[in-house]
Amino acid sequence: MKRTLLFSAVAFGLFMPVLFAAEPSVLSTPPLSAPKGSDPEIVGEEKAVLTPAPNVPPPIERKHATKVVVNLEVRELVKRMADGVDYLFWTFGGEVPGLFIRVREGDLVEFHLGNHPTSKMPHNIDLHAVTGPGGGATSSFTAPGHSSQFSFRALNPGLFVYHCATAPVGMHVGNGMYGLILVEPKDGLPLVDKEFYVMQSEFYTKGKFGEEGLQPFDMEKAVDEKPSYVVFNGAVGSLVGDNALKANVGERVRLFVGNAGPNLTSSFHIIGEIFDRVYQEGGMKLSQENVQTTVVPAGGSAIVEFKLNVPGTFVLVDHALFRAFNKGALGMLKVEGPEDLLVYSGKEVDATYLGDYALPGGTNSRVATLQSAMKKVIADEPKIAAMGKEIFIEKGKRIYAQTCFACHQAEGQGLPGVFPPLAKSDFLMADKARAIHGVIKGQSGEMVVNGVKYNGVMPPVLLTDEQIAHVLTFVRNAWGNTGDIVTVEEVQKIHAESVNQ
Ligand code: HEC
Ligand SMILES: [Cu+2]
Repeated sequence: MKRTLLFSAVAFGLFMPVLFAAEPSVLSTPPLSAPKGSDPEIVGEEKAVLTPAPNVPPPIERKHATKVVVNLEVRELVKRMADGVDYLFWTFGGEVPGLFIRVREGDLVEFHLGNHPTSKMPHNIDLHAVTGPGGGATSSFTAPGHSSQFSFRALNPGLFVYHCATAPVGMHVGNGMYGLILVEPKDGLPLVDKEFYVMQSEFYTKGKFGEEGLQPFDMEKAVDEKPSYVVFNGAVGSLVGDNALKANVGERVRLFVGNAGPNLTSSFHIIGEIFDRVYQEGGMKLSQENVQTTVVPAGGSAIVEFKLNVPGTFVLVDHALFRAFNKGALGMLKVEGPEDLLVYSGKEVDATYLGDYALPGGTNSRVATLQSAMKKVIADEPKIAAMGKEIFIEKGKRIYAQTCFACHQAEGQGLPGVFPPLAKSDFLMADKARAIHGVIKGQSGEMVVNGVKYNGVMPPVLLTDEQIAHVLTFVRNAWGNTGDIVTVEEVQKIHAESVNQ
């Protein structure tokens, strides 16, 4: 008010003739934009609390707008994508997805983007919450070892994606540069008991899903939209086993769900839950109730809320199911508390349905532990063989659960008359080379397993030589079978020979 008066007074003195000619209402019109830092609506200043997924900063209790200072640092880091698989991620805040930012509608956000001196690339940030050119990208282009600053007014409430927008943009997003910023409406969101941050994205690696080592980015696969990985929160298993989301019966849960893409649209679903309320596309209007699967577009979001009525493990998936069970888009919400048999009675997670994901901690952590144990042994003395075999068995177990169990069954018992058993199979154990050949090329024609005739067709299995070595070592050492290790070299040799046949 004061400012308006002052403005009018100054204007009056300078442009008296004009003002006299103008309509009286012009006199009381405030200036279009206040000089920076003197906006009467902005009271005080605070530093934003930023959290790594799946955590969300606490709800904002403030009843007024303020200046919020956000410090976000870009780092290029090698991190785990899956067991045995590493990737050079480009990150916001050292995390994929990037740190969660939470501000209030009307806040003035002063954004500081740093690019760590060890970075190889320049980066910037486009926040979909920004009204302005490039969503901030044009003002935040930052070379390694530099930092940029820009400010924006959070005009529209909603759940927004932010991402790097440096060319080639798809590659920067494909390497992990995205996150979520929530602009809370002035009156806040309804209170819930737990809030979580879940963000889906794809990765395009030279190697197939699970192929070990440091995997480079594959531009061709990215252009063809053929990801090797589709994951929640930046890696396979980041919401599985010990990392599962946790809540209790009776609680209301809100998920802030983002999808970075860069290409795919997500069909977000939780097995065994119904979303009581959905804020579609991350807008602030409660748009749907009682939803099974909600679409989350690339570069978009959704907010889902539900009450937990019964205990158990609820599985988060992209319901485009091969992404869930073969590319990693699978997470878990573990709910503890008393049963309510009137709502649901029955056993919990089905182990076969989830394969290896259902194990407490997953075999994932087991493989990682064994690998580090092996490195230690190598350092001390070359007692490697036994441990190498154990690692093959653990990895093979995972492949079995993904590839073979559908036919040969969870315990290798087969199906009478249709699929021969692998458990205590004389046929399997009699000839290692034949078994390798059978998995590479598939098998058909009559065969006798434990005295019973089978005459079916096993299609060739699309696995790498390494994976075949792992799975055969596993089946030859599971369910009463005892055999030696099947080495990668043995598989490679037979593979090479079979190509010439
Ligand atoms: C689509 C179903 C199917 C899948 C998947 C499958 N198999 Fe088979 N498998 C068969 C059938 C059918 C036979 C018998 C073929 C015949 O009768 O000639 C067979 C036979 C075998 C045999 C020889 C017979 C025995 O019981 O010892 C082995 C070993 C074997 N499979 C291993 C595997 C492994 C390892 C995998 C996973 C990498 C796998 N199979 C995946 C259907 C399948
Ligand atoms: Cu970038």
